[in-house]
Amino acid sequence: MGGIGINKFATNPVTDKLRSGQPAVGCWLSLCSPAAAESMAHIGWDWLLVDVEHSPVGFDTMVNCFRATQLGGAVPLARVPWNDTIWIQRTLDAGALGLVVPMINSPEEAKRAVSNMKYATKGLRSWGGSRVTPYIDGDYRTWTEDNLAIIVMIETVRAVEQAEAILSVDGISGCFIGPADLALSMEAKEIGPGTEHEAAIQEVLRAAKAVGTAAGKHCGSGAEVSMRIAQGFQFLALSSDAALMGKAARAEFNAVDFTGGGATSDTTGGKIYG
Ligand code: 3PY
Ligand code: MG
Repeated sequence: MGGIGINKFATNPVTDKLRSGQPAVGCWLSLCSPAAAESMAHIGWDWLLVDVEHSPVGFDTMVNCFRATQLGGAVPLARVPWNDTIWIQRTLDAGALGLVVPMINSPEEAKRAVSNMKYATKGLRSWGGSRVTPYIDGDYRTWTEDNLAIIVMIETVRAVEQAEAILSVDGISGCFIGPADLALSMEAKEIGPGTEHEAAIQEVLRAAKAVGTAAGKHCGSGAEVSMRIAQGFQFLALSSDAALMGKAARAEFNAVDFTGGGATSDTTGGKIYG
């Protein structure tokens, strides 16, 4: 018997896209709000990611963000705070279908990330099932072997230097460049075209292509996502729910003319809620 929300994953649509060379575009959830996740999920993102590294989200709220994401038709992912066995196990058990693991600086650390996400005999993850088990078409344990998205973050000079070795590690679905931490690590005064920062980004793309894995990056705009897709990047995050809300709110607030001498007609026809 089917029903609303009974939507089984035969495979992971994100991992499928990365393997077949297609872009998988998503957004960061930093607002710690299942209501925001629900509103975002219907837009058409491939995935939405709860940022457990840099937001104050609690575990119960994270699970509700996963639920809202799934109900809206996107794949629920999370970024864990660190490459830590316990964080990774709990977040996967809570229902993430893939994880972004920050600050991976060597092939050894990448192997550890893969191991943290795999059951014995391939890894360290302990068996206790997962909240997402009923939504998996087949056996969750075997499903995880090929389907969990395992994305390692390249966000230091050391990681860029070792990108090819890191991305050759068996089991990795792709990498994700953190441009902010990369800039800190490089002590970059400038980012953008023609800078050393951009050269490092292109080096990671080159390394990923050389070993046949997907490259990704956190982007600031739809225009940047489009540019990175054209360059060959695949796992792309467009900003965050918090930043997008702030941007839209700021634009409308700045459009208000407080002098009383502003617009005399309204293009929305008075529609408030879109
Ligand atoms: C960074 O830019 O360092 C990030 O972690 C973005 O997600
Ligand atoms: Mg970072």
